[in-house]
Amino acid sequence: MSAPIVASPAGFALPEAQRRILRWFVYLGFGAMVAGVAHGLAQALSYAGINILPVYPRLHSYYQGLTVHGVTNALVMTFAFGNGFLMLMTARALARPLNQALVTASFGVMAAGVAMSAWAMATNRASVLYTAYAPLQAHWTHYLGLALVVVSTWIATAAMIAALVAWRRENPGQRIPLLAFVSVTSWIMWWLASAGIAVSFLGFLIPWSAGWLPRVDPLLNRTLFWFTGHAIVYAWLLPAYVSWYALVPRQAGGKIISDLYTRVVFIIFLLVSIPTGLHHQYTDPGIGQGLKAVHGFLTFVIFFPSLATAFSVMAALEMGGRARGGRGLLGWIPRLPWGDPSLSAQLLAMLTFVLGGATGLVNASYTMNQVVHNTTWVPGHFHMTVGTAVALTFMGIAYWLVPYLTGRGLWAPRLAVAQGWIYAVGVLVFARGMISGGLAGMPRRTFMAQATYTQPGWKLAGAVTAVGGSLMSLGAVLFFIVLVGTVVAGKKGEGPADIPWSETITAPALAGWEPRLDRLRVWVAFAVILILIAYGPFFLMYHPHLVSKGYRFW
Ligand code: HAS
Ligand code: CU
Repeated sequence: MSAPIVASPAGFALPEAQRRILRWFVYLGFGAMVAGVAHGLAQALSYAGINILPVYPRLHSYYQGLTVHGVTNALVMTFAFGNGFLMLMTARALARPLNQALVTASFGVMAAGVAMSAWAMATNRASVLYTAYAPLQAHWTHYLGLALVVVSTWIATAAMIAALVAWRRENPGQRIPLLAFVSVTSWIMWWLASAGIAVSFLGFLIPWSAGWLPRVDPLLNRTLFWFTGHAIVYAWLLPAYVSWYALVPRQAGGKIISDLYTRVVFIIFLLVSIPTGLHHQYTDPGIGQGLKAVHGFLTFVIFFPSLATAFSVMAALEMGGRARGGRGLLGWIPRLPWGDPSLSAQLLAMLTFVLGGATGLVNASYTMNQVVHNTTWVPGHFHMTVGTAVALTFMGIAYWLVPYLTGRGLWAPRLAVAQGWIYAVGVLVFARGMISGGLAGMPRRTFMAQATYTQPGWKLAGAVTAVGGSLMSLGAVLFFIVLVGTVVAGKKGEGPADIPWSETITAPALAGWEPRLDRLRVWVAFAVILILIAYGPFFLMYHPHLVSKGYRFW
C-alpha cells in the first residue's frame, strides 16, 4: 500500500506574493555565495604559493577575504536557502500558505542583516572570521547584522509553527504530514541551538563593540559560540536531508522506505545536536576533561542518525534503480537517472558526504583530534560536509526549485549535469590536498603564499588543494551561469507544476505509540534536559572573567 506524504488537495498553488518572497530567499542565498566563491579561489591558490589577493578590489588582507568567504557561504547562503526551502516545504505539505506578514518580515530582517554585515566586512571593519572569536573585535554592525540573520530564522520558524498549529486544529487525530514534520523539526532544532550565539552577541559582543561594555570573557564567548556552532552544522545539513529523504526518492523513481524511521532520525537530531559543542574545544583550557568526554561521547551518538540516513536513502535509491531495470549487487546504480541534473548533483553530494562523515569521526575522537585540530584537515572535512553535502545538494534542489518558483524551464540542463560533476570532483581533489596537508601539520587559517616556514609534504598537498579549489570554482561559476540563464532565458511555462514529493512504502500509523512521536513539545523538553546535563556544569560553575578589551590586527 502506498500513501502520499503530502496529504493535500491536488492543485494547491502557493499565492504569487509568497512565491515571490521565497524566490528572493533563494536569490539572496546564492547571491551571497557568488561573493563567497570569488574569495574561495584566492584561498585555495594561496596554498600553492600563488597570491592573487591584489586582484581583488579594496581587499586589505587574507583574513578579510577569509571572513567574507566563511560568512557568506556558511552563514548567509545556508540560512537564506534553508529559510526559503523549509517554508515552502511546510506550506506545500500542509497545503496552506504561511502567514504572509511573517514570511515578508523574515526576508526583510535577513536582507537588512546581510546588508549590515556585508558593509562591515567590505569596509574592512570585521575581519574576525566566521567564528567571530573574542577578543578580535568587529564593528558592531557586523554582530548586529549576523544577529538579524538569526532573528530571521526565528521568524521563519514561527511562521512554520503557526501553520502547523492551525493545521492540527483543523485535522484532529491526523498524523503531521512527514514533509512538514521533518521541515519544522529541523528549524525547531536550530531555534534551540541559536540560544548560545544569541546570548553571546546580544549580551556581550554587541555591547562590547558599541563601547558600552569595556571588556569581555573570551572563553565564555567561545563556549557560547560552540554551543550553537556544532548544531549549526546540522541546521545546514537538515534541509539537505529533507530533500534526500522526502524528495530524492521520487526523483530516483523510488519511495520513502519508512515514515517511522525518518521521523525518528529527525527527532534524534533535535535531541542530540546541541550537547556536543565541546568537541570543538577539546584543546581549550578552562573546561573540565569530564565534560569534554561527555560531549565526545554524545558526538558519537549524533553520528548515528546520519549513518541511518545513509542506509535508508540508499535503500530508496536502490528501489528506484531496480525499478528501472538494474540487476545484481550494484547494477542499480548506473540505472539511476543520472541525466537529471537535480538528482545527479545530490547523488554526488551524498557520495562525498561518506568521506565527510568518516573524517568527522577522526575529529570527534578526543586523542586523534589533537593531531588534526587547527590544521588544514579541518577545512578538508568541512568542504566535504557543508561545502558539498549541503552546498551541492542546494544547487541540485535549485535545478527544480528555481524553475518551480519562476515558472521557467531549466536552462542548459546538460551543462547543469556537467556542473555537478566538476564541482564534486573538484571538492574531492581539494579535500585530498587539505587532508594530507593537515596530517603533515599544515595550519589552517594561515596565508601560506607568504609563509616563511614549510614542512615536507606541504608543497604537494598545497598544489593539490589549489587544483581542486580551481575546479570547485569552475563548477560554482557554471552553476551561477545555469541559474541566471534559467531566470532570464528559461522557457516560460515550462517550470514544474509541483514539488517532487515522494510517497512512502507504508502510511504512518494512526494508532498505538507512534502518533506520540508527533508531540514536538515533549522532544523539545527532552532536548533541554540533555543540554542542561551537558552544559549545565560549565555554565553553573564558571565565573565570568570580563578581562579582555577588543583587538584589531588588520
Ligand atoms: Fe564536522 C569541525 C565532527 C558532520 C561542518 N565540522 C567542523 C567544522 C565545520 C564542520 C564547518 O568532533 C569546522 C568548524 C571550525 O571552523 O572550526 N562533524 C563531526 C561529526 C560529524 C560531522 C562526528 N561537520 C559535519 C557536518 C557539517 C560539518 C554535517 C556541515 C554541514 N566536525 C566534527 C568535529 C569538529 C568538526 C569534532 C572539530 C574539529 C576541530 O578540531 O576543529 C557527523 O555528523 C558526520 C556523520 C556523517 C555520516 C555520513 C553519512 C553519509 C550519508 C550519505 C549516504 C550516501 C549515499 C550514497 C546514500 C555518518 C548520509 C548513495 C549514492 C549512490 C550513487 C549509490
Ligand atoms: Cu562539530
